[in-house]
Amino acid sequence: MPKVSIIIGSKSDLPIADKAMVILNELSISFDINVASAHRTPKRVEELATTSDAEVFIAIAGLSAALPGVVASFTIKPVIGVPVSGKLNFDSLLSVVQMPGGIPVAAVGLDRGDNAALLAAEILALNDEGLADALKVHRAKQAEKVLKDSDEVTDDV
Ligand code: RP5
Repeated sequence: MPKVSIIIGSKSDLPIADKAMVILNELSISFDINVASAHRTPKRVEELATTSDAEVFIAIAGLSAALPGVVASFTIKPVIGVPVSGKLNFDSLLSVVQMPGGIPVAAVGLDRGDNAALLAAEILALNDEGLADALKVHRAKQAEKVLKDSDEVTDDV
């Protein structure tokens, strides 16, 4: 049974979903992934949102990115929206961020599939101590890398 359900609006969004899947695999979080478009296959979006056993949704879409909001309209589970960059960027960004009152979507930055996965992990970690520990290790590794990068930059000058 997947803990996280990833829905992408188009196969062209797969590179952004890949960033999320890398993190979910690293943290041993089960997930599934489907392509479903809010505009081109609205009934499929409804079916995925209402029948999934996952605890958190990650919805990834570009252009007029209705997908995260439409998924959120069908479920009371948390929905994390990832706006995908394109020619304009404000189109998808505002579509994901500017939800009307009552139907929240947790928005991460443009193309930040990685942050979407980490936020999903943080939600799941509220009831999973092992996952909370894994997230702490992940943070510690990041901090180590910053220090290592700093040493390298300092040495190069
Ligand atoms: C959105 O339109 C998708 O999420 C994708 O980011 C964008 C372009 O889709 P394609 O024309 O590549 O299928 O619905």
